[in-house]
Amino acid sequence: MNKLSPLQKVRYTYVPKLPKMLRNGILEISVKEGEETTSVRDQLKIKELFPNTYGKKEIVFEKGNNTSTPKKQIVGVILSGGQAPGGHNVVSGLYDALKATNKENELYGFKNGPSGLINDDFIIFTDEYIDQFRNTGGFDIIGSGRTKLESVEQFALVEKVCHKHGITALVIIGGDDSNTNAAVLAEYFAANNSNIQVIGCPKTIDGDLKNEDIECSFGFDTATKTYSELIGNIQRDANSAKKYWHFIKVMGRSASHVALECALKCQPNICLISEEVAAKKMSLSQIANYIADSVEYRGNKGMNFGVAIIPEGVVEFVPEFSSLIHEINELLAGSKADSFNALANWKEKYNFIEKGLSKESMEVFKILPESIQQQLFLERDPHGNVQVSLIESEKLFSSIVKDILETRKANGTYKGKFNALHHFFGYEGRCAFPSNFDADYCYSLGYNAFMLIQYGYNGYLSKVSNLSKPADEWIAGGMPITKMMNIERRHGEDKPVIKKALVELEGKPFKYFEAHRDVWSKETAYTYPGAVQYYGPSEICDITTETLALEKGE
Ligand code: FBP
Repeated sequence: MNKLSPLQKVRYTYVPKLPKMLRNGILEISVKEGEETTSVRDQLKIKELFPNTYGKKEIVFEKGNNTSTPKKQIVGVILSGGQAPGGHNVVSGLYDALKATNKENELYGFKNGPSGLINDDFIIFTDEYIDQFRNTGGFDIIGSGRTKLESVEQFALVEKVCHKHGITALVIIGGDDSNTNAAVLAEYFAANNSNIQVIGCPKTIDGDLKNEDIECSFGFDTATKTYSELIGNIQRDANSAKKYWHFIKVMGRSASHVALECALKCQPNICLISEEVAAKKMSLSQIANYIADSVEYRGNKGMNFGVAIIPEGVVEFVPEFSSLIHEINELLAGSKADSFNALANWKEKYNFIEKGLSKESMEVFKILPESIQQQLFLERDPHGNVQVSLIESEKLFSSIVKDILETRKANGTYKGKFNALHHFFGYEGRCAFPSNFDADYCYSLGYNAFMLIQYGYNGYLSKVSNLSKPADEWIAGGMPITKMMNIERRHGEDKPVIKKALVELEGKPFKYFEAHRDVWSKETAYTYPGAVQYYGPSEICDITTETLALEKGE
């Protein structure tokens, strides 16, 4: 085993808190069924696609006689998609509930995500193995992967692997796509009378797996606390040196929940929210002018420093930029890419581009820094499409802001100095030691997932709610995944999916931000959240996000 850090040793001894209703010992957990459910939209279509798993009842666990049928359970678990702090605790909660119910029960961990299930690549967990991972970050307990489990051929392979080992249930720990696929797999098993149950657990640091049933996905709390600590440190540095503007891109492939939560915690001068950019149809130069206004105001008062948070996915929400990307993809589709690649130098390539793009897209292209122009044409995915996620949007905006400020300087309106530094916070937060909140929440999700298995549920999501209250008051239960589904157009086809939750511009967290950001953009109103705390007053260490507190009106 690797050398242990002092914190790691201490975190091993941390005992995650379960909701009160799960604390009474396995024999005293009873189930209470609620109303039958319907999907959030497109009810007829979803019902037709999920004839065996649609319309099931929401359930809640409570203190009472455990009436589940005793049977030996062999459970398989996979971690799917990007890492999120707390994944190890979901596995350890699942393992502890399974062993507490019957020492003969077994937990198989399929390695490196869904592909482990298809390739029959697994480990069987033991106390010694699990104990090395309790309350630690990362997904290295079994690894993760992004293979999608969605075809009937894959389902048949998974069924074969499960039957080979006598697996009675699978737990899929993943985001919206993985849980959508969990529901489809559950339906497949039910339709085939496979006697295998599927339970999902809501994971992603992006915070976009969220709806009236899922108050937040796990990992969001720790990741945003980690980024906010770093942003707070940078703000303090900026306020000390007083000579740099820091452009900080934060992860979140699509939605801006991470950026918004960091802004609520840190009060930076600027935070872009992609959903607002799309709703207001903002152009690149409108956004850059908005940032430049803050730089100018502060610079003219002698404050030549500031902090701007840029959500990772923002450029995809700028309508004119999306059109540009679309045109570039068309321009280089198929064999046209070969003609482009054969051109001798960037000058020739630029002429080719100028001839091929519409006037409007060329205007947008022209304002991009050359490094980004080249990136759009040279770094493409295996299908030949622009890799928007690789675009260094923090550099893109600081470069346009610089040009605007030069013009304003020439006009005499701007008198300050502008020096920009760039950062990207993403991987730094995905495997951090889980906060107390995530350690407790994840352990509860895993423990609860086993209770759902034990009571025979299939196609359910492990649901723990009332999360803005102390763990004592959390409510544990399960919700049919089909309840969260609607039909969306994906790759030219109508598909049943769990709706991705974007930042709600009418929601309380955004409204709070909107009401304060003008002051933050002018003044130095920074807050410094500091390190993720474990040992200290519970009102500091155990509370969750600003987003959830505002949503709950607290
Ligand atoms: P999930 O949606 O799978 O949880 O992953 C989210 C995320 O962390 C995004 O924030 C980020 O854009 C992406 O993964 C990075 O993916 P990769 O790990 O493949 O580089």
